[in-house]
Amino acid sequence: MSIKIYGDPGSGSLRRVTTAAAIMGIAIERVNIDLFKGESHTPDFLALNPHGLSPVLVDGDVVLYEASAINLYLADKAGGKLLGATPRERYEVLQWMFWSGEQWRVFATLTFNERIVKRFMGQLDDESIVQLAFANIRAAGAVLDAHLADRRFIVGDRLTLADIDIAAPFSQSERTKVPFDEFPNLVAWQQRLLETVPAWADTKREVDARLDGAIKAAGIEL
Ligand SMILES: N[C@@H](CCC(=O)N[C@@H](CS)C(=O)NCC(=O)O)C(=O)O
Repeated sequence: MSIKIYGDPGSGSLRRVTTAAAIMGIAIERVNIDLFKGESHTPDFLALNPHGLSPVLVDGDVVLYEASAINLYLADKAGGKLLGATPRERYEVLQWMFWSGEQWRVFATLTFNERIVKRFMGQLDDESIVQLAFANIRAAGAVLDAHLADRRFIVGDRLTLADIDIAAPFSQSERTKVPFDEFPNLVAWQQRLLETVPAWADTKREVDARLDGAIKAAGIEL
């Protein structure tokens, strides 16, 4: 039975899963849902994730939401090094994944909701919310930038799920204009991922095509 992954191709959260699956060589069956049409809030979808958020994994009787949990599930299934090469690295990878969810990605999501989602709803963004998000991104970005000063990857000497989780906000940064360019080591690390991890570059193209297309079709000027 195939592993189904539900999500919208423009989603940076889905991108974390499709990237990890591609790197690990795990075959997945993509089930496209259109978030612009509210397809994560249908009764069928809410039965999978009552929060109405994608991605969702269905593997037999296993139903999982939260991209990080899905990636941990896939990594356990596939073995390999995306969880770190040693037990100590594994805990560091988990540390950065949890940190990314609570202290990092959440502010990129807030910016996306203000600067992109609201435009689709015909609303103006609230600049005070954007500035609150940017202040948090700047504080966390400074720590990340220092961490990456003498490292090629977030943990150890190769790509792990920590890189994928922390890199996710770059999926929308050209549209949301979050201030990542103030952090040269962060920008260099992101560029390195695009150049050395083909799946990260492939999924960027997919996200960009989907969102830039939707923004253009809606006649939205960013
Ligand atoms: N913490 C969740 C975030 C999921 C999330 O925000 N998904 C967005 C797409 S990137 C979504 O499905 N939004 C639909 C909605 O808000 O209605 C994860 O990491 O999977």
